[in-house]
Amino acid sequence: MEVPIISLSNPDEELMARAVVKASEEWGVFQVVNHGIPAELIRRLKEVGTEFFELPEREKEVIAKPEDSMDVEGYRTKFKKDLEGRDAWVDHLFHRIWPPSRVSYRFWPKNPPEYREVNEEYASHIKKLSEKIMEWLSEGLGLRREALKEGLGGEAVEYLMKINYYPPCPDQDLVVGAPVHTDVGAITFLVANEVSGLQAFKDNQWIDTKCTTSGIIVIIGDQFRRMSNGKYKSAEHRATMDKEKTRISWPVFVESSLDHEFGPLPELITGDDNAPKFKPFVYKDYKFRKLKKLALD
Ligand SMILES: O=C(O)CCC(=O)C(=O)O
Repeated sequence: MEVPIISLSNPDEELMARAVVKASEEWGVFQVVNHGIPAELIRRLKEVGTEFFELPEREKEVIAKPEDSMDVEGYRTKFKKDLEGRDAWVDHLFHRIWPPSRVSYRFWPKNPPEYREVNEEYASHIKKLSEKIMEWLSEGLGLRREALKEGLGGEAVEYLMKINYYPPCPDQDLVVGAPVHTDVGAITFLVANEVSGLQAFKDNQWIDTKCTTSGIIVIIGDQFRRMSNGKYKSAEHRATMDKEKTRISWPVFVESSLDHEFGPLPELITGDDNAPKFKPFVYKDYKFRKLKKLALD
């Protein structure tokens, strides 16, 4: 069993759309290749991110997440701080890349100097790819192409870059890179370095994803599961660590703004057979409840 791989260079758009819809219904995770984002740009994205993480700690701390911040943006080291408990062995950086009104450059690395240009270019490509996939997913629900994007807040939809840096871990029993979870947002686009580790749960087994150099893993999150009234699956996944090599991944989380209310799209709730399966939530309340493991249904 393999995570579906979908080529987006097929001249038959309907065929690609159907493959994306089927993978989202059955797996909630798939890989896209030939997606139009230049391989060289993805290579540079990985290069500038890796260079940042290889800087001395004090240089990375310049863009640390402030202690009192309620937001996720900034650099955080769990590796250094949680060595005792060994419950996490990962450093990470979060910063928004879209929309411009939500971008705070104070959390973007200044070093290497090309970091900003590369990430801005990647943001515009990922947004295009994401909107195309959202259109297909909307049509897969029998709705207008714009339905999911509009339901998520239209031009206010946010794109959040994260870099996970997992140093080699000699004892796999003590820690996991990313524990089992589903993504809280709508949809995630992930690239990683050459070290594999991302696994998806399907039919009671963990399946390794084989991320090719310029392939992009797409993961459906909770917002699209709920907005589609359960037609699309939010994929359970986790990341393992390597004994000898550093693994780095770059997920971009696509999500609504925090004050946005989301739930099953009203256009889907027609007739007795289509009762809503989920309650609507304001996104920040949903995130809080999920983080605190409080009831969501
Ligand atoms: O590193 C990975 O491949 C997965 C990361 C992940 O799931 C996350 O950061 O939420």
